[in-house]
Amino acid sequence: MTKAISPLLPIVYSKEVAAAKVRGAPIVALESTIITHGMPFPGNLEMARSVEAIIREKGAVPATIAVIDGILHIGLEDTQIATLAQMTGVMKLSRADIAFALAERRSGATTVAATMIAASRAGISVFATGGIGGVHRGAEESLDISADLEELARTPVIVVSAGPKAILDIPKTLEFLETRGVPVVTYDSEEFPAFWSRDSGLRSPLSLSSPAAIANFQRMREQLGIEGGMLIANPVPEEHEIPREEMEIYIGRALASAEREEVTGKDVTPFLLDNIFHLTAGRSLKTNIALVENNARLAAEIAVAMND
Ligand code: PSU
Ligand code: MN
Repeated sequence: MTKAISPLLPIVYSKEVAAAKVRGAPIVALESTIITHGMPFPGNLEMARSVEAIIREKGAVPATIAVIDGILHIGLEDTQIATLAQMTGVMKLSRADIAFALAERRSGATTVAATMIAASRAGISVFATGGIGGVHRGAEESLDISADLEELARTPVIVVSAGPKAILDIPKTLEFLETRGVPVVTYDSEEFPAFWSRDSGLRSPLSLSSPAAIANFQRMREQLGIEGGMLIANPVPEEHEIPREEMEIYIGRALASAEREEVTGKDVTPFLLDNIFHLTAGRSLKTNIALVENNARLAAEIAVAMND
């Protein structure tokens, strides 16, 4: 017998997602890096569970995506989420290394970029996260630009976020997205949000105020043969926001620590988020959880509207 040299994609759907696919029910993809690298335990687990519950309440099915022992999981069982939330040393996977983890039978959490690739492969067109990666401050020197941006330009998934994380250079992030033809649509506001804060001081390139209008816009892009996804920026609810001026103080301190400790590459974002968590005595985490929940709600509404 000859050995297969071209293995099939090792992909597994959760029972719930497999059933939703058969029924043609709306599905919302969720990333796992936010669980393993974005938040400390047990807040991360609490967030992962509540986000799934919100999506179900809204009449859609959640599909948390991760690579476990070399298998691409589209939808996780609760015990798998709980295990992931307490694992250390898991890989943080993006476009460059998601296939590496599969080929080498490793475990890894998917970033926005890798989750988009997996979602698209699984026929899922809406995805909820916290904040996307973007152009880092000082990118002129470091060239640190998240692969999330390029993925938005390529892969047809609607990504619902609370804007780019405010640790980034937001004007440059918007410039990059414009150059690559990625629509940036703020939900129900003209001001572009900055993750923990409702306002970045910049106007949003586009704005829409209903899930149906967002679904319609993406359909029109497809009709024109325009590839790629779009970024929906959903401002954090007012009662949970941390004002921009206050956040800037913490961000400045976190960036200074990152420089002092010479943090680079994939470690930058998790390092900054963890630093800010400590500087705000956990308040940034509460805001982060609230904004992901808010994004899950909107993403489910968009997924339902895409099915109409
Ligand atoms: N949003 C959050 N917390 C996170 C992230 C997003 O609220 O931890 C993760 C996402 O997985 C995103 C990644 O894709 O950070 C960006 O990492 P980088 O800047 O290294 O591309
Ligand atoms: Mn980076």
